[in-house]
Amino acid sequence: MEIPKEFNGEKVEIGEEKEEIDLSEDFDFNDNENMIQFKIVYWGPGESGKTTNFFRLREKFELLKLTRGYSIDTTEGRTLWEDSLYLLFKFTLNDIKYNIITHVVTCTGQERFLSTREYVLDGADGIIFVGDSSPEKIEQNKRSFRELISFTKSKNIPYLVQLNKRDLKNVIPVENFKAQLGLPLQETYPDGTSVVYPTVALQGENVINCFKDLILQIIFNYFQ
Ligand SMILES: Nc1nc2c(ncn2[C@@H]2O[C@H](COP(=O)(O)OP(=O)(O)OP(=O)(O)O)[C@@H](O)[C@H]2O)c(=O)[nH]1
Ligand SMILES: [Mg+2]
Repeated sequence: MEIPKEFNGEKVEIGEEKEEIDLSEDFDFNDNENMIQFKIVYWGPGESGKTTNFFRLREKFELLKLTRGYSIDTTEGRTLWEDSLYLLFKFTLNDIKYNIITHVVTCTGQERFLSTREYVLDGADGIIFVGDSSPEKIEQNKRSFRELISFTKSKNIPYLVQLNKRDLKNVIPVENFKAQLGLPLQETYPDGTSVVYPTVALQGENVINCFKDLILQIIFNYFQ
């Protein structure tokens, strides 16, 4: 089964089964049937850009917010506990409409708050790992990625990997980053998702694309 790379509310065909997914950006509050709730967690080392991803999502899906969301940080702008937001989508599969409530959270990258991260990860249906492109951050990237794998390995939760801050003057080459994290060196997985999504969260580059690819993966898991 092949997952389409992009969708913007248009109908797309999924692999050989020719199912149609139409993930439209509206929500039916009167339709209480076929309600699904997903939780997506942004994970990664300190200051890699998780909260910045979160802000870009909140802007893009301005009209789809169920709640205003909150972002709790320390005076230095570091996430203390988590950022949290609920987004609403509607999508159709085989003529059945589903209302999807997506809970988006980011955890803190600060090493001293390890125990809160495990809590934030609880019940996750999908994860986006946000890596930092600064070459000097490679050890933090590796440590955080290993931690993520150790939390999720028995649960089989899908995750996508972002390599953020591609706008910096000095960035680690994507291939090198993949090798260091033990990721496959090819560009995409057989399902069509990228092994690494290069992003500039500050400008919102590739942020939504990565988020949507993960939502699709979660939907497929759900219906399999
Ligand atoms: N140059 C550049 N800076 C970025 C980018 N994304 C985020 N930043 C900056 O990196 C710093 C940390 O960003 P946050 O989004 O707060 O990082 P975080 O991962 O939430 O950090 P913690 O919550 O402390 O773990 C901020 O100063 C951001 O403006 C990017 O794509 N490029
Ligand atoms: Mg943060």
